[in-house]
Amino acid sequence: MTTGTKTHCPYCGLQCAMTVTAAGVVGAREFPTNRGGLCHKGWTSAALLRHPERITTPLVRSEGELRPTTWDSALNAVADGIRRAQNAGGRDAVAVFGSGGLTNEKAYQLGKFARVALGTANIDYNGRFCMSSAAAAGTAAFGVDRGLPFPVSDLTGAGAVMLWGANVAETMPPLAGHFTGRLIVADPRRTPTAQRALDGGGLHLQLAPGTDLALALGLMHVAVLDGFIDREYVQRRTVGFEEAWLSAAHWWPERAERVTGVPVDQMRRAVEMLWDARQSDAGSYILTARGAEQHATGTDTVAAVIGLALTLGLPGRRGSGYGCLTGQGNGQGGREHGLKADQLPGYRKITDPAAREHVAAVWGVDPAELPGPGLSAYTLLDALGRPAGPRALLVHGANPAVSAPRAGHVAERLAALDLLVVCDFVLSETAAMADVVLPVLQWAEEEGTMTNLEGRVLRRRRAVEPPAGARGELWVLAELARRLGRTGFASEPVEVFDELRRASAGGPADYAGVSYARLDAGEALHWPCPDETHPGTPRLFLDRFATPNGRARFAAVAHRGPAEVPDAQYPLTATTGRVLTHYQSGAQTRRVPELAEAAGGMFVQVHPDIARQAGLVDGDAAAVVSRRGTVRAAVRCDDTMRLDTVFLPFHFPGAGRANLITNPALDPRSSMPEFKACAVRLEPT
Ligand SMILES: Nc1nc2c(c(=O)[nH]1)N[C@H]1C(S)=C(S)[C@@H](COP(=O)(O)OP(=O)(O)OC[C@H]3O[C@@H](n4cnc5c(=O)[nH]c(N)nc54)[C@H](O)[C@@H]3O)O[C@H]1N2
Ligand SMILES: Nc1nc2c(c(=O)[nH]1)N[C@H]1C(S)=C(S)[C@@H](COP(=O)(O)OP(=O)(O)OC[C@H]3O[C@@H](n4cnc5c(=O)[nH]c(N)nc54)[C@H](O)[C@@H]3O)O[C@H]1N2
Ligand code: SF4
Ligand SMILES: [Mo]
Repeated sequence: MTTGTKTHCPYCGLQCAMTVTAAGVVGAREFPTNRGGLCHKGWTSAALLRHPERITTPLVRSEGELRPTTWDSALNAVADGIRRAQNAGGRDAVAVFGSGGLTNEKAYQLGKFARVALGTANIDYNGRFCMSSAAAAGTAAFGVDRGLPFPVSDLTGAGAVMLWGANVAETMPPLAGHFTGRLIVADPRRTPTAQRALDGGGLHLQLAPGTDLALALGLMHVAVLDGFIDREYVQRRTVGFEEAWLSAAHWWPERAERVTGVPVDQMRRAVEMLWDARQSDAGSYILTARGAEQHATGTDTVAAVIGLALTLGLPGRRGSGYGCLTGQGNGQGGREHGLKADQLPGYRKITDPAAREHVAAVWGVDPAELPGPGLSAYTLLDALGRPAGPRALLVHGANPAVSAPRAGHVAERLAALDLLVVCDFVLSETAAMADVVLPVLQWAEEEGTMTNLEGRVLRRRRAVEPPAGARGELWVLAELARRLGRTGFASEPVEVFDELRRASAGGPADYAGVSYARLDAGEALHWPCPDETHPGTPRLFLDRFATPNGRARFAAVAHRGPAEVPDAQYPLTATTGRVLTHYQSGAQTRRVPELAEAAGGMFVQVHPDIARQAGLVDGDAAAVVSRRGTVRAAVRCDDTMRLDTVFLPFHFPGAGRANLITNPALDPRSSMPEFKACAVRLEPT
């Protein structure tokens, strides 16, 4: 028998089901997504609940030092600082930076707080750095953005799965267990996921970073010319094939091989595997993640991958499909409730008069009072403390001093603020720079909901008593709103959720029919769920896509390659990503001794020949230098690496921050920075 409270892991978007006892002991729990499994991070997640570095007292900077104080004086200091910034620079002088790690209730309330209590246009969030390119491409192609438009269990035992820039063996291990058919992995590195593909008779397409668009067009070319195209589906369920083909037609496989490094023969076999599995009952899926998406061409790249999927006739078919693997715990919900600069709850557009009217009515304000679209994440961070930019910033659930691109510059912008307020439960690198730090509750101490990578709404439950001193984030927002002269901010999660339901009603991400009561009764509810009798929508698009005419749209896109190309001074391409035992900026997992030990320190993964050319051997201390900065890392030689590529994890602080070198070139449609490719050189230190 399981003991403890049923809840879900605090970390990634798979949201594995677990139990937590009152003493903080984690157990795994049977659930369709994780099937009783947890990864190393999940098993150790309770270690932060009663951690010596946990902050439980508000901190306010005085004489250069963060010093403990009372909630009242900390909140007053924040309210005073906000008013000063507003007096000096107007409403938009106060900005908010949110997170895909926040519960639905917090995400919704933070969006409302920004627009109503602060009246600022400037709110965005770390999800901009995560799945924004896939969201933009998915919305354009299908009319709505839900990462997986089908439940994870549909993937179980599929005949072929193509993982495009996704290292699930390290980033979502229990998900990887669903893939028992052929795997096709597009990744510049021989990751554990790529190795698993090879071991199972699948393929590793070891492309050069940032050449995914060319590969996708090349694969579409092969599909069309080798007859692996579902013409009936393309004609009946899509529009725009002819225009898309005009670009793919130029990408004959030999040309794609020259650009990507993927042999023609592997391209043919990949397409054939996907087609054969689709034709049989086994089913065929294409999934993208950050490797394909975190580029200045991310949106077009995903559009090209979707074009391939549409050519093969996968989306909107039972047992086959396309999806994006959402990353953060509430990466899905976080992108629906108004944390984005251009968005209102229910995945509505802030520029749409009908959306403004609906949401303003729920909020009890005049639609004219609602601000318009604000600055997107990197642009916002870059504007901090500049003459016309924000002077005050509130951060909820992110650590941009480590995780934002060109982090050295971002840290300078943060330092230029008049007021930096960080809500967190540990002193992250960003919190350490703050003027005020507000200690909030952690996952196992609070109630709420999260929406997992398949659009299913899950209950997060209080399992342990919170430490005295820490407060819920909803309470913090309500208290700040009150000090700013605004009422109408509930602090009970269920009340906020019920308001969220009304605000989302009728929008693309409709939660109106989801309730705590239904979730607590064990119902599996995927949005949209428009009323209390509606069973939810585990599978979207089976009859029609969410576009006005019901058809999916091909996009005509051209390959451009990374914004920064290697040259004599910076001859290598650096890409970045994750390791199994750390999470994101590492603020949480670096404090869990077991995980920190397993991961070791900052490293650069490089082919031994390339290391040798730089005068380095395995274990040496190296400097990885780009036009924006230098990161210190231990050399980790790996003879499966491409000769033109090095890899760095972004989980480490200080001089080991991978983002000291990354390029903030932005995708023109999603504003996603190019985390996955920049030109560097390697040097001994
Ligand atoms: N252990 C762990 N798990 C996590 C997280 C974590 O921090 N740690 N974070 C969660 C979050 S928020 C996210 S977004 C997901 C991310 O999950 P993933 O997308 O799987 O993670 P990444 O390591 O960022 O990138 C995946 C792969 O992309 C490859 N790659 C790099 N450049 C390119 C390229 O140009 N093209 C292609 N095709 N591939 C490329 C990298 O080599 C890497 O192996 O993970 C979630 N799960
Ligand atoms: N070079 C490079 N950089 C990247 C990426 C990459 O692949 N390469 N990936 C990008 C991606 S996909 C992502 S998602 C971002 C993530 O990067 P960040 O936005 O920095 O995410 P985290 O490290 O998860 O930061 C979360 C912080 O919030 C705190 N926290 C957790 N839960 C809560 C909560 O409920 N409330 C509050 N107030 N605080 C909370 C944690 O303690 C931690 O300090 O990084 C991006 N940066
Ligand atoms: S895979 Fe993700 S949700 Fe599952 S235990 Fe690991 S970090 Fe937690
Ligand atoms: Mo992410």
